[in-house]
Formats: sequence, C-alpha cells, structure tokens
Amino acid sequence: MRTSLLTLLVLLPLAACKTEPAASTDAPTDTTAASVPLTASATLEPRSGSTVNGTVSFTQEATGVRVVANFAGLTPGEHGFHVHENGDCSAPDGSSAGGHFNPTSALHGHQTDPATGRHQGDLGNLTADENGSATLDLTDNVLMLDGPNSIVGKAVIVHDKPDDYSQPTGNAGGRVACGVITSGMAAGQTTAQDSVQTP
Ligand SMILES: [Cu+2]
Ligand SMILES: [Zn+2]
Repeated sequence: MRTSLLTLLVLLPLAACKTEPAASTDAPTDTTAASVPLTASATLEPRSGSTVNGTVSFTQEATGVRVVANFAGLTPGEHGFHVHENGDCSAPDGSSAGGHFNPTSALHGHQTDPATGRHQGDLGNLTADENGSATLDLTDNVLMLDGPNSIVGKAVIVHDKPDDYSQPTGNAGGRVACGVITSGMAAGQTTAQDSVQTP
C-alpha cells in the first residue's frame, strides 16, 4: 500500500512534465518570428464584374502597421478601402466578406481621426489616377497583426465608390475587389499562393 502510493507520487509529476512539450507542437509555421518582422498580405481579385486587382502588404513597424497597396483596373477617383470581418471572397459580389472588421464595436470612421473612432478595418480611400492605378503607403496604429483582434484571416475589400465616412459604413457602394489576408509577405506572390482563390 505504502509502496504503491509512493510510486504514484513519484510518477504523477513525471507524467505531468511529459505532456508539456507536446502542447507546443501547434505553434505557427513561422518558427523564426522572433527575428523576422510580423507581416501579412493579401492578393485581391476582381468582384462585381470589375477588372480591379492588386496587392496589399502589412508590416509591423515601431510606430504601427505599415500598409502598402498597389491596384489596377479602377475607375479614376476615390475608392473605399477596408478590412472586412470574414476571410471569404467566394461571393461574386464580395458580400461573403461580411461587414467592416470591428472587434471593438466602434462607429465607422476615418483612418486617422481619433475623435470619431473607427472600425479597426477602416482604411479610408484609395485614389486611382486617370489610368485606373492606385498606390497607397501609410502607417496605421489601429490595425493588429497578431492577438485576438488580428486582421490575419480577414479580407481586404476595395469599393466602387468613395468612403464618405458617414454611418454606418461610409456609403462606398459595391465591392470591386476582394482578397483574404494571410500571414507572411507576398513578395512576388511567392508566399501567398495557397491563399489565392480560384473563382
Ligand atoms: Cu468595405
Ligand atoms: Zn467601417
């Protein structure tokens, strides 16, 4: 009796220790995260009968998340540009991406105006030139690339019309491009291939 109890007391801690290493096997695929900047990217494809396509990269920097976007096929002028809540671009009109990504239940707003608040996904507008090309390069201190409110796994949407910052979602019209945000940089689209949607 006494012997078996002792055996149990000795074995229990051993068993407990043994299970701990196994718990870390579901770590992210990027095991070099400590030495590599936190990045994410999306490749956007046309929706709603448009020819709009482009890429967006997100990189964690000291002052915030740098957002670099390049688009083609737009009508000249401003186009609402948001992160939406569902990483699902399957619908022909992009509706499967759901509403603006808004984990803090804020009101819709301008990307840089803290007075009114904003959805985390509110990135303002892209401005296309006369050839339909748009570039954007900004640093945002609301977007998150990790943690429970990360934008990874959400979708980037480009709209037909400008975001006028009105409630509830800026009145930006149809969705002319959509892409799912995946972790890692899409440099040359080499690391984002398994995220590319085939319509
Ligand atoms: Cu939107
Ligand atoms: Zn919004």
